[in-house]
Amino acid sequence: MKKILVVVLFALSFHLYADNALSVSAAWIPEAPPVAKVMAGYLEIKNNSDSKIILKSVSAKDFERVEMHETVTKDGVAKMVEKTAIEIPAQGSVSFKRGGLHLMLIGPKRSLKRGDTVDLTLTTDKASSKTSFSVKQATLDDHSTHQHHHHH
Ligand SMILES: [Cu+2]
Repeated sequence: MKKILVVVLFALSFHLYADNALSVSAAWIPEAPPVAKVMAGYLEIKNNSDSKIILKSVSAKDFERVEMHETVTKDGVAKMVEKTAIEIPAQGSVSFKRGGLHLMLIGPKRSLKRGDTVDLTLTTDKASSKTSFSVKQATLDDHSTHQHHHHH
């Protein structure tokens, strides 16, 4: 009985920690044509704790795979580099936005239209937490940037 209680308390504190340490805002996915094999995801992550947090991976049941990418421009050519760890400094924040860090949502398993909500799980070196992303109309800019860089 005591053992069970300890496990429950541990799970509870783990969950609370996740909720307090990170706050996510502006989490959205630009709407893509139904045939799109890949979509982008943008968000802002704030670290409210006094120690750095490393974002290790992102997953979603609505996609086959989620990667963390950064668009870097070298010799005038923009290309995407996959990241396996993103540091969110203590009391700092990191933005995933067009032209910089972004989530690459690969292989949508259902069609996603504006107004839809998608749950993504962010896993850090400390905890795991679910975040809701809303699908919104892409601006012309988002669309062309996206098409231009992806040849999946
Ligand atoms: Cu990408």
